[in-house]
Amino acid sequence: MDSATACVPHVGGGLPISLGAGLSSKYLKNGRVCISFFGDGASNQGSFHESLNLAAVLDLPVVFVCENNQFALSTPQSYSQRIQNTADRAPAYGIPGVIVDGNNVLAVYEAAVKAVSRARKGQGPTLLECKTWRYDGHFTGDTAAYKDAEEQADWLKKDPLPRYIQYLEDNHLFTAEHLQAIDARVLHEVDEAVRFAAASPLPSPESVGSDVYADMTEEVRSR
Ligand SMILES: Cc1ncc(C[n+]2csc(CCOP(=O)(O)OP(=O)(O)O)c2C)c(N)n1
Ligand SMILES: [Mg+2]
Repeated sequence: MDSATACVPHVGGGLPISLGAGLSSKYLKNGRVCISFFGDGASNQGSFHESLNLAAVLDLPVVFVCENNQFALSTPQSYSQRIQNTADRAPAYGIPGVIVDGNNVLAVYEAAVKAVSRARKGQGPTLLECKTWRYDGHFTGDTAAYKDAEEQADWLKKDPLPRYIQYLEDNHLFTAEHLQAIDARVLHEVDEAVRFAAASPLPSPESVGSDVYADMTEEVRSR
């Protein structure tokens, strides 16, 4: 099944757009489910509430995934919400609100599979809250002095990548050599991508509008 990714720079801006994708899947009956990612900060935007409500009313195949890293820029979630769990907002829209350890790869996978299969059966959206932590600052140069050093140290012990690697090794699903080979392959792929980008010519100024309003302008032109 093909997939598409949209990244929206307006905090909370992606949520209403995901409803369009969900509505199209429902209308076309193509079995596709839209996964809508956003942060704890975005869940305070009006667009979050409108989107969950309409998706619920229309039983849209959308999974709303709140990556709760506990900060919106420098604002802690505890400062911007009177509730501890963003998922607690789900019952207000009559949909399931599921909380999962966002640093546990398998727990996230299992919760996501349930939410996707529910959506695919026409039973509507789920709000999945993945509890996690932002390890770095929000931007280059952000020293993140507003973070508690002890909390940071505790969360570092729960880093999802080493945790999952440990799981794979403990269960003899992968050997250290397998993992090293994957690392080497990925590094090579990234190096190749950087080399390709650096060697490619710059785009022409005339192409600035390409793939931005292309469909719309074509349609308008043909009128
Ligand atoms: C509508 C809007 N308001 C403000 C900003 C500036 N801004 C960029 S990221 C950010 C914080 C977002 O926090 P959260 O939703 O928790 O996402 P995170 O970056 O933690 O994943 C803000 C306020 C923006 N991009 N869009
Ligand atoms: Mg956040």
